Amino acid sequence: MKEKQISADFQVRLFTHMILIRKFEEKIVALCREQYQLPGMQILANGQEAVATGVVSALDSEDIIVSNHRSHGHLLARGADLNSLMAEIMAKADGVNHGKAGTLHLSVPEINALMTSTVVGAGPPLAVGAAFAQQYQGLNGVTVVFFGDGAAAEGSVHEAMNLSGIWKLPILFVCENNGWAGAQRPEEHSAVCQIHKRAQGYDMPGRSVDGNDVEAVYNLSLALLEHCRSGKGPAFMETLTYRMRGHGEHDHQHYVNRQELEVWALKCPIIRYRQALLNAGILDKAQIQKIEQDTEARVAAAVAFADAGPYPESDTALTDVFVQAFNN
Ligand SMILES: Cc1ncc(C[n+]2csc(CCOP(=O)(O)OP(=O)(O)O)c2C)c(N)n1
Ligand SMILES: [Mg+2]
Repeated sequence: MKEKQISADFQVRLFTHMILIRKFEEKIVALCREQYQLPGMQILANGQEAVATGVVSALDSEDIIVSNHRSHGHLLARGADLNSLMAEIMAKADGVNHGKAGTLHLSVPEINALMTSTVVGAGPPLAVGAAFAQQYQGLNGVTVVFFGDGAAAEGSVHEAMNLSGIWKLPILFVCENNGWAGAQRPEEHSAVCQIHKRAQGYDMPGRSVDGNDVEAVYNLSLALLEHCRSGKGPAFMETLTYRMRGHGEHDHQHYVNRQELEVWALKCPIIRYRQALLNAGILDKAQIQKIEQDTEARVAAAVAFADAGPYPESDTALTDVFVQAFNN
């Protein structure tokens, strides 16, 4: 649960969430190298753990998240069940979507994770719909939509920002500017590289933050969510971070400058926070090691669970595909 003043316990939770995301995805990297373990493309957020953790830790339970192709961190921070998330990534029947979504089109309603989509720019218009429902039904919730710097150049994102500005919808737009859209730099796809500046054009506050500083992300999220919750309409947060791996696990980053990678490796959100917690005496090295080992054990258990489960039967191919939304 969120806290206005960050306590030591809360700091340990933020750290533990980031470790979980990192270890979960490191396991996916390992599984990618074992034939037949993972179908499809694996798109990971190594280096971006502070964004998912900082934003999601500032949410209330009724808030909704909408995510993109780089979604595991958002879902894990929100409390997705490790076993069924891993099973879904392995396309197993015990997965959150019974093996029909895979890693790229997940939906986890029990944690209010409406959907993730690999269609770049698809999330924001759907978030407009979710936030419109929240407003129309007089609910307190806010919809948070995560998307990348590349997606920010899509027309659908501009339209979503415009409509939510007109209707004063409770949406927090979270642009994870990780320096890359596939193999393109922001300068190649964006006329204005400080993406948060676009917020002004849609009558909403726009701020940027060090996306590798989990507490800074958390504090700015709290402030902007408060704005959205109070009926003043949407807000926009640009988190400045870096994509440490290739676009997906198939991409060996031959186009990336090695020195740039080294510079960003030193800014790793986990290394930085680990050092801050050690310096403040909140955790010692043995406690950190225990968190890491416990997390590795949880991830290993999730892999074992997923591995043991069956693939979906072919006669279930058309079940759970459409939702019966109305009774008439
Ligand atoms: C509409 C659409 N166009 C192109 C693609 C191919 N594609 C997948 S991810 C991606 C880059 C997205 O970059 P960004 O929004 O910055 O997110 P990041 O991958 O950096 O997290 C592209 C071009 C797609 N999936 N959907
Ligand atoms: Mg990007």
